[in-house]
Amino acid sequence: MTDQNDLLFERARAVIPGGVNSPVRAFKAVGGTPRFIQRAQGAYFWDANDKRYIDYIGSWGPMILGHGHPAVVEAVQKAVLEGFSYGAPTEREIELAEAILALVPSMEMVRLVSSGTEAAMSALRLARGATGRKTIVKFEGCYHGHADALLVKAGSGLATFGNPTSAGVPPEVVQHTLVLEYNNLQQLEEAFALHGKDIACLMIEAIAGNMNFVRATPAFAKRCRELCTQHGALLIFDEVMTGFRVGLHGAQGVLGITPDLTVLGKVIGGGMPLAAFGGPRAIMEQLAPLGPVYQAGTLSGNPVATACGLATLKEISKPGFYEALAKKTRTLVDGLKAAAAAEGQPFNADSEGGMFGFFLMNELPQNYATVMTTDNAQFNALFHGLLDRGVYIAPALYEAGFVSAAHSEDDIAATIAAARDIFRKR
Ligand code: KE4
Repeated sequence: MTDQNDLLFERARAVIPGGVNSPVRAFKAVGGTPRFIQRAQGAYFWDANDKRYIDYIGSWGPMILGHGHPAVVEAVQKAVLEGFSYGAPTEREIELAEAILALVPSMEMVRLVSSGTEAAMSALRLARGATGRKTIVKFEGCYHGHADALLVKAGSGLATFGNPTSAGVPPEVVQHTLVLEYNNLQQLEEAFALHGKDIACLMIEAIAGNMNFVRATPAFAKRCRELCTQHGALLIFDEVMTGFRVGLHGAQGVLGITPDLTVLGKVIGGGMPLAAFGGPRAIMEQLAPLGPVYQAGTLSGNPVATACGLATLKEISKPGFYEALAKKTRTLVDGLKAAAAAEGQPFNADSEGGMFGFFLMNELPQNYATVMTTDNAQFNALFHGLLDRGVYIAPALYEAGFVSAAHSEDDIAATIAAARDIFRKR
């Protein structure tokens, strides 16, 4: 039978670079043909061959309720009948801003934008504008979208300025970006000792979902907070992935750390293009049209996206939502660990709320370099083995996984059974 995914991939590659609109979707890291999804419902989506998969991508985080939640569909259907976009302020943007501020106490004001990249890039510019400083600190393995200043890899040696990870990013654009090793207290101390007075901000994924699933140790996260305070730098938590995903109050709630600025995305849009950044009034009022830091967007606060986001936040704010989600995710992780142990497969995993990660090694990596020692071939065999069995996990070993409220106990059990079958036959 002709594989419709193959046909679509060939057609796509003729008109879209790599056949995809975001690189990770191309299956380059794992090989094979990307599945072209034609519809989704609950915990599942169906590819062009009408094959069903249990979906652990959830659009890389947004679909925390599962696909097609009736209350969200109804809110979006109602909103589109009132208009798609006005380019003028709406009450619904105020409602969403108020809902976000009620759930993120570190924020006094918030600006809505259309993507996590835009939110992180804008937060960075705001931090530099508010402090009058140029230097920024980020960590290897953390991804904050594709703004030029953030596309950097660690320089050689300790606490040195980064080198571009992408063509088209001139070295001078990243000359003020310091890239440190995640969870490396010595490098952190050194960076602030050497550059503290020039550091505008430190941006971190406090639970890093872009190197699969790596937690900042409490000591490391606390020291980031202390050093930023001591040197007058802004601590920025990039919670595009963790916000409303690891818990109702994000990674900052889990860690009990108050950042100066928070970047949000994914869940707050419920699958529609919506992201945000926010913090104390004194900093946020540096933004245009009030202050000197420019930031703008045609579709910022889009009325359909805000309807989707509001309906999503309403559902996840219901009592017991995260307890049930976290329990389900932990059942998955514990089941996978038990299956691997039973088949002698080196394996470890961790989860927080509805986000999880696993590693084909017995340790839980503390940094990017360790994550990348994973045996690629082993991961790719697991990925394709699961895909063949109707289980769709992230097509890259450095990506996290996501469970939704729609995943059933049977879905979790079927996933564990599929993994065990693969471990047994490896
Ligand atoms: P977007 O511009 O893709 O909406 O957000 C960028 C971003 C910023 N910060 C964090 C912590 C993120 O995880 C992301 C985007 N995450 C990736 C998944 N690793 C999106 C998937 C993709 O690039 O297609």
